[in-house]
Amino acid sequence: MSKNTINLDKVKYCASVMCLDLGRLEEEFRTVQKAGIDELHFDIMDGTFVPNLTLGFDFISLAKKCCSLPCWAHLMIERPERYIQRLAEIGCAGITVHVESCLHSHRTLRQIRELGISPGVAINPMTPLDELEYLLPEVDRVLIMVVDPGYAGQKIIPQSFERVPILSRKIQYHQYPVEIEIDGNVTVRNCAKLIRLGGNIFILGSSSIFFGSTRNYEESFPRFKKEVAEQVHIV
Ligand code: S6P
Ligand code: MG
Repeated sequence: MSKNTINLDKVKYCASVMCLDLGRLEEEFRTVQKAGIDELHFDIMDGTFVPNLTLGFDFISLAKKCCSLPCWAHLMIERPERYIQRLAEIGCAGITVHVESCLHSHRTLRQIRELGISPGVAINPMTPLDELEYLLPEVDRVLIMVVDPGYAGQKIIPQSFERVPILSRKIQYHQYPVEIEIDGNVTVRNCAKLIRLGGNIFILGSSSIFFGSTRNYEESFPRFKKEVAEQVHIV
């Protein structure tokens, strides 16, 4: 891909809420908005689909009171269809469900769309991309897990670098209006490389700015963006 074909205006950055300071979340929501983050990313886990428990409805409701950022729920749970209605009621802008946890994926994705919410589908690192074949016309984004889901602070699975361009080419070939979101270990270097390979939405967590000792997002986030923009042209 040549330098000229990369449009950084289309790149969006989302704050991983589980990586914020949960003891002062109201302030954290306001600060990440002021820092220029595009979206909030809520990891919702059930201890079954992934071996961890994290955020729930109340965290999203709190964010809706404190800031105007779009809230996306990343559901790492069995039978996600049980919670779609409730997530709609509390004002989620988008809901991402895993292809591995949906029994009837089309039904669930259409249920999300019919409620006026943007549907996304997530895929684990081990799942063949072919599993997305019949779902691409149904979604606004595909979330590629580049680590096994469940925890922050993991290292990228290197084969992910191969998966992103394959998916990107498929989307471009069919001209689907589908964005590619990357979740896990979004460092400056990984982010720059994955932008070049076709990713355009990135979840920022402990690998990037949120576990820095100062948590000064208004300073660290613009710096992160600037460093990514520089590296996009050199990696
Ligand atoms: C993990 C979850 C992610 C994490 C994010 C944290 O299963 O889906 O959204 O919050 O990956 O980022 P990092 O930089 O610690 O990997
Ligand atoms: Mg996530």
